[in-house]
Amino acid sequence: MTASAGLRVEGQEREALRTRLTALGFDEVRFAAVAGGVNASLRDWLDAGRQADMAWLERTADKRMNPELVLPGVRSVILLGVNYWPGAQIENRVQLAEPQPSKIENPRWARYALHADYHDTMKHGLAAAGKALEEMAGATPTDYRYYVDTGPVLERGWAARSGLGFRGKNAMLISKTHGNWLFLAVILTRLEIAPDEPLRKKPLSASGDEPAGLLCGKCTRCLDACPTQAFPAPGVVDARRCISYQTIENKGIIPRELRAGIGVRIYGCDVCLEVCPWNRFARAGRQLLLSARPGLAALPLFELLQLTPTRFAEIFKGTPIKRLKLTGLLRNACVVAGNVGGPELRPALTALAAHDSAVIRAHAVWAVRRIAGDETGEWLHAARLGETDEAVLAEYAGVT
Ligand code: B12
Ligand code: SF4
Ligand code: SF4
Repeated sequence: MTASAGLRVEGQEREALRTRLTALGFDEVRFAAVAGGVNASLRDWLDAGRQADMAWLERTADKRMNPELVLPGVRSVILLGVNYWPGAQIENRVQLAEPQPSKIENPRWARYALHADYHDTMKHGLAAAGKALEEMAGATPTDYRYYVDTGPVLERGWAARSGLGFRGKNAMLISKTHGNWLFLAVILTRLEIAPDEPLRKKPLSASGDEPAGLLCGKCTRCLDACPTQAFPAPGVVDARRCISYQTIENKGIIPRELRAGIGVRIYGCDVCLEVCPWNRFARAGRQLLLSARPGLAALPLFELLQLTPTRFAEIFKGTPIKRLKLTGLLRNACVVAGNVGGPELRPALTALAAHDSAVIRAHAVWAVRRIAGDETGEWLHAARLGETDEAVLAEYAGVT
């Protein structure tokens, strides 16, 4: 145990801490108590295979359900939210409402990706927040651990318990003041910080926490709008069917039956966020811990299909998209091409049908079949002659 264990931060001291963390760039600062345990539904989700091939979620499941395994002696969780809504004016310039495929010029990117990587930019704020805990509450560096996204912490569940927002039927943590457009980060700490109240208006679920959809009422817009029917139940996403998973986390072949639903979404998906009426309260974020890169949304499909490794590295340096790597991006661009492209893409797609990567070849062949139909053989004659990979040959044959 350390010197700070047992210290209670409450009253004015707690509010002063909140003010300091807000000044660092966090748009929401809330506190939750670890006492009371953690809901176990992560296990059900994993048992149903809804994590797809994100084996790291399974490996870290015990830690995710028990913060004591992450930081022994932990008493409180500090929840931090950063609003990444750019404001209506920029938003209209960047991407308009659901596009009509025939009028598509550019593929669509998840809004969060149109920034320098938030994992990197928010880390600076988190480091400063840790220092604030030391200076203001007597914590030592070993009394806290902070994470943004990649830590073994159920961020949305803790955020709901702290009253930062509620878990919507779309599984998102929705804030009453920022809508769906919040990045989350957490600090686990041994300090005992007086907790904030959750937005509790209904009886608690059997597990002891608020049910998903607490402030959704009868609305089901997100469930109805999901292009690939990825919600087996309100508040539950099956990653295997989610476009965000398929276009970002899946490194292999995207199941053929999901490709049409991907539409023009080249990286991630915001459909179940966009349709949510709670977004009407969102105001533009302060962007103190973010660095917007809206120019990425202006990249035309034909240019993306012809990206070289050098150009990819230049354009996507410092963004979350770099982790997808060129292979993943070209694969996704082929899917978009198959959905909305035309004969003008023939040179780019025939070149990709002869690419070194079988994953890219498979999706390029699919795209050509969708665009060229009966003329596929003519477009891909040379590539087909050299093909030996079974998965790619299955695309030529249209076999599932
Ligand atoms: C794995 C992951 C994904 C996967 C799986 C998504 C999913 N729904 O689980 C994929 C790749 C599909 C994905 C997609 C997206 N993601 Co994601 N993802 C994560 C990650 C790393 C883990 C989520 C997880 O554990 N999932 C398992 C499910 C079962 O857990 P859960 O959704 O949290 O819900 C359970 C718990 O909350 C628990 N619970 C309920 N009450 C309570 C109470 C307490 C106290 C506790 C502890 C737990 C608990 O029960 C719930 C149901 O089982 C988190 C970061 C993190 N460390 O939490 C980001 C995170 C959830 N993703 C985020 C974002 C932005 C997205 C996308 C919008 C990206 C995009 N535009 O493409 C989409 C949205 C898809 C959607 N509707 O959920 C943000 C969400 C921010 C917010 N405001 O909610 C997070 C928090 C990252 C961040 N730090 O900002 N994501
Ligand atoms: S992110 Fe897109 S695909 Fe995934 S659940 Fe939401 S609407 Fe469906
Ligand atoms: S769209 Fe409707 S149902 Fe879905 S999270 Fe928002 S309020 Fe809830």
